[in-house]
Amino acid sequence: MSDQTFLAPERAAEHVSSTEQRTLRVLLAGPRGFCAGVDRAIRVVEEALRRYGAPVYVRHEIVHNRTVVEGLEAKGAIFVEELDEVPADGHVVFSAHGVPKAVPAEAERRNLLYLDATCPLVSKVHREAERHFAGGGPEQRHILMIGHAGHPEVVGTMGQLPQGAVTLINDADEARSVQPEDPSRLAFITQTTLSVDDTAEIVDILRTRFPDIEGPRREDICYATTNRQEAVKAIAPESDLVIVIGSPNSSNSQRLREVAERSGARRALLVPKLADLDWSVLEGVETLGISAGASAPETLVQEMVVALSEHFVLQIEERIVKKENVSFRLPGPLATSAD
Ligand code: 0O3
Ligand code: SF4
Repeated sequence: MSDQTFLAPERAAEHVSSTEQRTLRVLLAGPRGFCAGVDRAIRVVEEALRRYGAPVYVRHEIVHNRTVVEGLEAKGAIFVEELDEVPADGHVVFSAHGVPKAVPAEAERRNLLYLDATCPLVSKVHREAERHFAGGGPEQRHILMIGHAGHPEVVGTMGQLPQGAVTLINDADEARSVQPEDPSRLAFITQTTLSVDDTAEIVDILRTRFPDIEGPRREDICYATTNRQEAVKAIAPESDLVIVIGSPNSSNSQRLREVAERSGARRALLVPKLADLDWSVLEGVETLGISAGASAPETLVQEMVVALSEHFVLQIEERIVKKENVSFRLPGPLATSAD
């Protein structure tokens, strides 16, 4: 995603009622924005377009960000929700969130050429689920999946196993009330983008109620989710307002907003992009924290900072809590020449 569009200063000016320039301290959380799984998923679509030409179909938003989706649409991607919207000779990419096993099976039945952009860290959870299920044999455990109902990652992970093999645990109350058939043969897995703190509480409840439960050491929340939440925690206590740049359907972005609020920010807002910013929220704000969800391009952060600089004297500090150095190879059919 190299395209960078800055809002013309004249347009940004429409949003402010006062021309008086005062100082605004800006704390930029680091890490923020794209994770390795999102970067890879976007490269899969771009590389597919380059190799096969437009159109390339993408099942579900490749990542939950309208700017990313619109950028790829402009290059020839067509986003659909189900495979039956893909024509017989179409190339189709599965989104970073993962898909139930039935989806590639259906693509194969229809002889569609498909590319799987599921993040390797989501695929890892799929394999964990399969390992606990153990092919339905004598070692089989019933699986409790901690996650949010209806989210595509949850649908995809639960869809690795037959119906009934996985029970979804949405929150601590459900962890307290779930009544599994055999409490001695349980395992748990989690969505990768959950709140680290909420999930720790849920895991504690499950481990206390079911001491024999198997699972990861802590949970399956990925490095990127963990680091972005830590980074927001570091800036929130000093911030009058934290703006998290991200789309409303982005689970990890929503969690960052919650983390900011719970960690001491006076207020925290999810803002998809500069054009969605209600400038009145900045009234009385002396320190503004900014972060971005794992699916939000850095260009959106820069666009916001540039627009802010038109109206305030900015004192920008970047607070980096961790350096990241993760990247993933493209999936099989694209790996050789593009990586
Ligand atoms: O899972 P989430 O709604 O946060 O998805 P996004 O916003 O597309 O971010 C990428 C994360 C992902 C693909 C699943 O881990
Ligand atoms: Fe992968 Fe984590 Fe990014 Fe999801 S948030 S795509 S699991 S790296």
